[in-house]
Amino acid sequence: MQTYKHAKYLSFITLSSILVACGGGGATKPPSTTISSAVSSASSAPASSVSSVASSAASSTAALKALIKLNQIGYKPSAEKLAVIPAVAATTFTVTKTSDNSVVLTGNLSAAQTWSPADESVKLADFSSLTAEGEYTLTVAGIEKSASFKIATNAYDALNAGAIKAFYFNRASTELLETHAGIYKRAAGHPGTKVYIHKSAATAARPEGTIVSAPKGWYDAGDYNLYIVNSGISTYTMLAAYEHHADYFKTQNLNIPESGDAVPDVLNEAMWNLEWMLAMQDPNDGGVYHKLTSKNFSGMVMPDADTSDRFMVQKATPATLDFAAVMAVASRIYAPYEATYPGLSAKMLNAAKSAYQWAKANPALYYVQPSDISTGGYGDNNATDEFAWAAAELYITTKDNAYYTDLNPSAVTADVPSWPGVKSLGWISLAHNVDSLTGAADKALIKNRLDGLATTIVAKKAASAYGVPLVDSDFNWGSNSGALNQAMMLLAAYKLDNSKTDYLKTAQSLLDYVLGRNPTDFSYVTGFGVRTPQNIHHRPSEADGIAGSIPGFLAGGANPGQQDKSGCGVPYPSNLPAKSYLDNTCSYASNEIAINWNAPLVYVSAALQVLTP
Ligand code: 9MR
Ligand code: 9MR
Repeated sequence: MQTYKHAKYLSFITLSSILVACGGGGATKPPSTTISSAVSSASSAPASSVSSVASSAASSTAALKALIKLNQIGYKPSAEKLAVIPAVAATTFTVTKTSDNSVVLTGNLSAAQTWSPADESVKLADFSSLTAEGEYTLTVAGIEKSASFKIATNAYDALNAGAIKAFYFNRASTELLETHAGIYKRAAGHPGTKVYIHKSAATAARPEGTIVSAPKGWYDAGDYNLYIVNSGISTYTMLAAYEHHADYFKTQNLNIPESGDAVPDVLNEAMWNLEWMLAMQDPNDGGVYHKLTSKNFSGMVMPDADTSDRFMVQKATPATLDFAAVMAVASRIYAPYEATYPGLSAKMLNAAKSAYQWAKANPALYYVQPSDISTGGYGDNNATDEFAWAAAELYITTKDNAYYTDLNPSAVTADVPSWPGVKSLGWISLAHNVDSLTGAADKALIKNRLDGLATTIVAKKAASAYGVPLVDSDFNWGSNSGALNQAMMLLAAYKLDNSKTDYLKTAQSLLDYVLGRNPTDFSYVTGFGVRTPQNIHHRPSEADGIAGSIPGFLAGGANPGQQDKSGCGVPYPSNLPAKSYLDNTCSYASNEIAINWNAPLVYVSAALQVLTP
């Protein structure tokens, strides 16, 4: 079956031009070149996103063709700019202006090297010295020329807005109106006002079957359930993007229902989930339920068609600490918006403190999936990183040294964040707030943690034939979010010390990877790039009757685990780690979307837009 993006995406642009307004939004010429015969270009697109018409049926074939791979959106003028070239005989490359084919740069290709995750021998073209804004094509003798790409000062504005808007498209408990959602308007589903306490969560104050209300929140992913652990890292990452780069977001207009109020839109969007999270805390003891879910995954239906009963399932230590951390962050970030949210900042801090107390009293209560529940697990049997993160955020917000003592920083190392591994979220918060910490804080240690991690990531890039810090073991479920979480750590470290240009370049390489400098030749963000996922595992995208995928969502990406293959009628195009990606609705292990995957896209696109000089 062929699905075409074209009409769908253009309508999206028309209806929400506001979404790209801060990205320049000017109509652009279509690329003069297409990257495979299965691709043709749209006639008009936002400044930093070229829409595409791709045939999913042809995807697998094209994915295995030797093509020039580069960031399909483009670059800021002074960014490092690399393209991956199959190991052809040619030793030079040329960059031409797409409009008139005039040559603007020639350069030498690097020697060929093999990149293990794709088992490909490739050369690199470095065209960083090209800094003039414009639309270009890269050519190497003996191979099809590249997709057209841009150099633009507003390179990632539309991408960032689109990535946040995706959260709006995943809102539970609300109708999406045409004025905000365009052709993706839909009826409300999952009101969240009648949620049963599951027997795993029963207490004397709230026995099994008690009805509680917990509306709003974001659907976790392609499914309609809501999980605190994954909401924790996702909401934090959005709030951190704002906290680290507030000025960038203050002028952004996402055309969401709250647009135009006194609050930046990214904070309006995060509030949708924070209100739900607050309702996930048991007011009787401070503990937080692990998830709000139906018993089983629904069919591939629209939200309003899934009317199955909803349950609060088991309180657990990691969920409660993630909640504590996020509420501590939110308390300080929304404090300036007291007029819009009277009393909320204080309420959030109290919620954070009582959650933290509950966790100290219940330090090792881990989630165990009840036998009658089969939705996502998000089980995590180690809460030391969640304790560290919550202590760090409570310390930053309250300046109470007791939390710093709890953190015990010399025992906490740094790694790349993921939903079960959150200690480094504390490090980047501490780093950002370093100047306002009390004398108790070891400021050199905080900086060293970030530098140490950044140095290891930079070294991986230096050793990579693709020029990206990704090795075989980086390819697992949601690998694209792993890539972007590496970039987030690098950008937080770079923000502390902008003499470390390798941090910035390495972060750029990871965004490049996700946007097309990868062996599948996909830009993994729906609607943003020349060839983008058309068949994400996402119930609204599948059930809305509209061809293609709702825009702004990051697909999970290459995952050689292929945990879905027995249910997929079509095979993956390859078993190699970085090529193990299937643009088919069946592929929840490589082509689902998730809030914790989109959130670092929000962070990284904003931070690169702001920090690249
Ligand atoms: O749709 C579900 C997706 O959100 C989950 O990530 C995935 C793994 O837990 O499971 C999906 O649901 C599938 C289920 O596990 C097996 N039967 C088919 C379901 C829909 O594809
Ligand atoms: O992102 C999660 C991944 O790390 C796990 O390996 C996988 C299987 O447990 O589950 C992923 O999370 C899914 C969640 O369980 C249900 N909603 C969809 C999530 C993304 O696929």
